[in-house]
Amino acid sequence: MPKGEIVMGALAPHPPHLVYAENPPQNEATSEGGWEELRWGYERLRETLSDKDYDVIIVHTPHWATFIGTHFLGVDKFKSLSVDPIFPNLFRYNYDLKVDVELSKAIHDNAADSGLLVKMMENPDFRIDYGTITSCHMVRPEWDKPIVSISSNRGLSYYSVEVMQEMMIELGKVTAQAIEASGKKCVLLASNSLSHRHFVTETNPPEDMSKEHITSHAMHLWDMRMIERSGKTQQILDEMPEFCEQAIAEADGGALTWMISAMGIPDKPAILHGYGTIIGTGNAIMEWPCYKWGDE
Ligand code: 2X7
Ligand code: FE2
Repeated sequence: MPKGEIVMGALAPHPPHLVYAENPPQNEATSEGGWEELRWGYERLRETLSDKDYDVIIVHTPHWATFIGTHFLGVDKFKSLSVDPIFPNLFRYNYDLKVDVELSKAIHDNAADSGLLVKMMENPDFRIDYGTITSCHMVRPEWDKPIVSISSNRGLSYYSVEVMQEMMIELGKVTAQAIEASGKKCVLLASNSLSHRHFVTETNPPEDMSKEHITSHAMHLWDMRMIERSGKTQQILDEMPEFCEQAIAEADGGALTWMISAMGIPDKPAILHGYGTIIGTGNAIMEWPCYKWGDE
């Protein structure tokens, strides 16, 4: 069997506003659009992916918070309604998705062998979080590829940023090893915003783009710094503690650290498909092409 590989890793932010603005048939809320720079960015990412051959999308999400260990979806199919608890006015999404349980279990088993605390989520009535759904919808709205969704064990909140990083670096390595052994071609998604300080009130309508901007200059500078580091991902890892603290970054859930590790800490710049703010948070859509753990 040929070795499996990572065909792309992407920073794929998940504000529910993006799905709301797209007006897909699955979402009950309807909009007049909005956040176009980011939606055009996702369009460009989809265009790049359209000529790539891949079997499965693996997403790490901060909105499935499992304080006791990292959990993996472990049921073939999930179908239900996902409602964003903060923005139920924007996101009430009827999902119907398939899971690559074999790969999910392989990553889980590798992680367990390496000493990480892990669990397969085998409740068929489990409600999928909006982070997983939004990132996967924006990357592949056809939902014709199975996914693997990995929870955030919130290691930063439970222990410290250093422990979070140590665990997510290990999880990235074992993910890459499981992919290689599986023979499958995979797309990795780190489902998170960059700076994450958002406004506490919503505009009317929410898609009024004349009111949309970053919450502060400091947040903007942090976002730009992280984007500029895309070819120096070791530096992103090194600066993660300050980034999480000072920019209230959503990378605090571990998704970006996990993906950078799984891709072997890339040292070539990513392709930036789009940057934009959503209710004041900073969001970048970025693509790291085809690196493998252990490559020079
Ligand atoms: O989950 C989110 C987010 N990350 C950023 C902005 C607004 C809403 O939800
Ligand atoms: Fe979020």
